[in-house]
Amino acid sequence: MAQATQAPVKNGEAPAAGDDRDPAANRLHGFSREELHGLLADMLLYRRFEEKAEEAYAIGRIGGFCHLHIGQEGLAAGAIKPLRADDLVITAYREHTQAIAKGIPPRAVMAELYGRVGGCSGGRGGSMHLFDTTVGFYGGHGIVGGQIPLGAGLAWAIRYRGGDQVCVCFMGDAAVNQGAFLESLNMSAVWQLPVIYVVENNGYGMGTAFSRVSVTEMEVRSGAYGIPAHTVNGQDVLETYRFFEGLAERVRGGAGPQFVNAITYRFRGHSMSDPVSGTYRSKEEVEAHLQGEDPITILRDRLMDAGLLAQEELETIDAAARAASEDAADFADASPQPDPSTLYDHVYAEINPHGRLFLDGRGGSHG
Ligand SMILES: Cc1ncc(C[n+]2csc(CCOP(=O)(O)OP(=O)(O)O)c2C)c(N)n1
Ligand SMILES: [Mg+2]
Repeated sequence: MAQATQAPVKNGEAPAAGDDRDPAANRLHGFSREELHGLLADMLLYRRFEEKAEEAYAIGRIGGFCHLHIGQEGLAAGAIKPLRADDLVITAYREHTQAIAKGIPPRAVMAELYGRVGGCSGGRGGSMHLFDTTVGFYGGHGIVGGQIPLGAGLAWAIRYRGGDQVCVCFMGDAAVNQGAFLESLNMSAVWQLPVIYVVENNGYGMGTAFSRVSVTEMEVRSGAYGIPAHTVNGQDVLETYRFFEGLAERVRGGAGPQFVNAITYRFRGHSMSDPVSGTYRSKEEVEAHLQGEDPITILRDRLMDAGLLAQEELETIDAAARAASEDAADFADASPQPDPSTLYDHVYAEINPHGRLFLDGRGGSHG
């Protein structure tokens, strides 16, 4: 796929990707019809998967915390799909769709939400701790900002081993007020690490608007460390994809750490325990975003306007997304609960028959 030629643009100032249509060549914004359908299929899978998780939670199949990504799918597809298979992704707890985008099968993600053996973390992590290093997905972290120093560490490891991968480290807007963010950005800049810090800026940390906890705009947060800042409209998957495609290549080529303010919006409550709008945002605000800022609707309409998507094709793509989500839930349902006798597996390196740690693998006194 061609590299991005456009410089990143401020949210709201981007030319509509539809301006770049080329019906004769069956292309839009440089994407082929097949690629466009692929992005639509990805986002529809993420949406249907999350709706299925929502349903499963409501009937008690999923317990614990559960944060849906509904409304933010443009970022899962747009920021992760342009990456190489061996690039690394680390993120916070709103990560089901990001895990799927990086290559964890929907079955393994759903089974993890159900806490079953077939889950990607063996049923021990749940919604907030999806993990599979074989596809370069390093979690799934529940401590706000906890993944940021780990992301810097992953990028450091890439450099240390002489690789040319990049690490994409996602976080929510609330995470930029954590001390770990500041320390990590500083060290990343000093060492010029191959890391892209991406703020999924949905405007709120739980029920607190970003404007209430910051007197400065998001874009200036990396300036003190000399890290270039970019703003991208995360609801426009084509713009987002092209932007990340170009940025990842620049970082791979030695451009050093980058900071991306990705504008998005969450269409559900903070977690499954919260009402959709709550008292911190009005129903009208949510409705306006649902109507005008749905990344799936935006792409669908753009493709239909450009003559690159027929109604029957849309229905076929959506039916496949629903079927994959159903299949994931069926798989999760059929997968067994972890055996209680394995409770301490993977917690420490080794445990002796008395439940004591072998810190060095041999036992003995460690004071
Ligand atoms: C260190 C820490 N403090 C507080 C919490 C409780 N908490 C969970 S999510 C959250 C808000 C995070 O918002 P944001 O980073 O914007 O992510 P979003 O939920 O919008 O995706 C808070 C305060 C936590 N998990 N970790
Ligand atoms: Mg937020």
